[in-house]
Amino acid sequence: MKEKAFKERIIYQIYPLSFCDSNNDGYGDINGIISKLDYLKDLGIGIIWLSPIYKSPLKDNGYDISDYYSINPIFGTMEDFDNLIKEANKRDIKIVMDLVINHTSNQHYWFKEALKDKNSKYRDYYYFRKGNGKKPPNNWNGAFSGSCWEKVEGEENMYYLHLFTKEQPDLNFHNEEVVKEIENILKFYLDKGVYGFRCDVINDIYKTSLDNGKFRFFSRGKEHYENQEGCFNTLLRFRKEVLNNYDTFLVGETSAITPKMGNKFLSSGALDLFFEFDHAFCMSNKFVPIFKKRKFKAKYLLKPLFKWQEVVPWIGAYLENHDQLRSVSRFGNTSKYYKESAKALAMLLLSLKGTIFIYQGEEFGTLNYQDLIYEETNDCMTKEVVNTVQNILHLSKDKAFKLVNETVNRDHARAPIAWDNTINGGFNLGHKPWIKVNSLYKEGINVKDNLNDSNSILNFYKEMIRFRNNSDTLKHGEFIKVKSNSNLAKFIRKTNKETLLIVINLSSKVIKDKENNNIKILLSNYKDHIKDKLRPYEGIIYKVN
Ligand code: TEU
Repeated sequence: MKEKAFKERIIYQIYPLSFCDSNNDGYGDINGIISKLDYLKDLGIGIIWLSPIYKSPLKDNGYDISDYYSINPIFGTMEDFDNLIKEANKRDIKIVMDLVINHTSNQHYWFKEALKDKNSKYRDYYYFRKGNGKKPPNNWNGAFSGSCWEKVEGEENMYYLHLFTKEQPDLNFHNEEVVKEIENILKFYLDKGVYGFRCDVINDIYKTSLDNGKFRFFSRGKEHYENQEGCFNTLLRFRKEVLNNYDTFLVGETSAITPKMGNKFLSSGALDLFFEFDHAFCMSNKFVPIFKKRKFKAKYLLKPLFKWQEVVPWIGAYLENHDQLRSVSRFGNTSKYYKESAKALAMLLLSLKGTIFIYQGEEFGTLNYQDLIYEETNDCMTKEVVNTVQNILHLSKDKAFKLVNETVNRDHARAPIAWDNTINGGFNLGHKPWIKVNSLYKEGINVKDNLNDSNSILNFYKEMIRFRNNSDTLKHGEFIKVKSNSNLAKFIRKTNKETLLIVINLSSKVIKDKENNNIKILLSNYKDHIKDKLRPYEGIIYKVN
């Protein structure tokens, strides 16, 4: 039986602002994406997920939508978008959109009407509430720190709810009309030929109550909106009213998900797959992510990653996205074993169970910025968190920024993609990009130099992707963890036809690992092999007879 496309194909995430700027205005655009479709085809990916391209004032780079039915002019027009779907289809590539429905932009027509007229029907599209004496309606604070409530100008003691920035007011999913609006948006894009949706902060959309939350530094109040019954029901409603009529799928961005809830999302049919974040936050303090930047050890990453591989039948597997630091900078080696470690991470990612997500730039080992300063930062979250840290710890702006920049600054993932070693890394023809270029493009960290080097990270990605695309075992086999040295990722992928053993050294030490005589090497990131030993960041896929 042929599985659904999202279970067969690798998904590549594009952050459109930074992908390719075809008209040299400093912002990536749809025509830029079209110009790189052959590159993506050649890479071996079968689905593109586009971070938001809708009309937006870009306070949170598009995760603040002001019109779901139009394309932000900096990216192009609706015609360009239709053309993208057409051109992608020609190459058998499917397009997935980002669905941001927890909140809209404060520039959305609905919110503007709600502000303008207390009696407008749009008032109840959001959460407007009276303050509690001189205080906001409750004690919730947002994902980016600070209160979740903003005072409404010109109204006595009135506030509105926003889990993210104050420019992102939360929608009210108790309101039937809001649910219908979203169903119409889904239909609109599915009818255009969009294949599926990545659903932003989807397990937060339904606020069961607005009672005070338990004490927490971030996301106080979340017990009232995370993974609520109403969220499942809303998604099942979308399924029944719209999604069941199409060949489509939903992947949920589900922060703070538990195995029990993850399984419930899958078994109820509310989501087809989801992202967990335990491994993404494996290096940070649970309560205050900017603290305790511990030195990386393989087990920090592998423990949560493998736990999730074991407890759910399917998952969205990733090491990077537009909200995370670059994976080689976090989990790999940025000096002597740079290439080896990037390839080791590639092997790890592409051998996992579930749908694999590759984030733009990951495929050629893009690293974090080395020299970003506060004044050059764009990320709204970083700015809010720096502000909070300054206030609480009485640090200077630069000191606070240093802490935040090394742990959570999302800009590291958002630098323009380096296509070659010409000006601005070939992102465009020389116009100053919306965000600083990562200067490492001059040192070979760009697509063209990678393509020209048979031993490059990019060429290893291609090999590994090809291997996975042709391997039913990697795509559909069981995942079984193998006990081993804590610096090794050692696991089996298995169907009733074939067993593969994957062993990857995620350290710069040489590690002894006794091999069985019954195994044959299928793929490796080193050219040769030393029996019973794994060199720094050496990874091997064996076939077990
Ligand atoms: O991210 C949600 C989310 O959980 C983030 O706040 C995350 O904790 C943070 O980025 C730290 O890495 C989604 C989008 O992916 C993000 O870009 C948006 O800013 C956010 O929702 C609001 O829409």
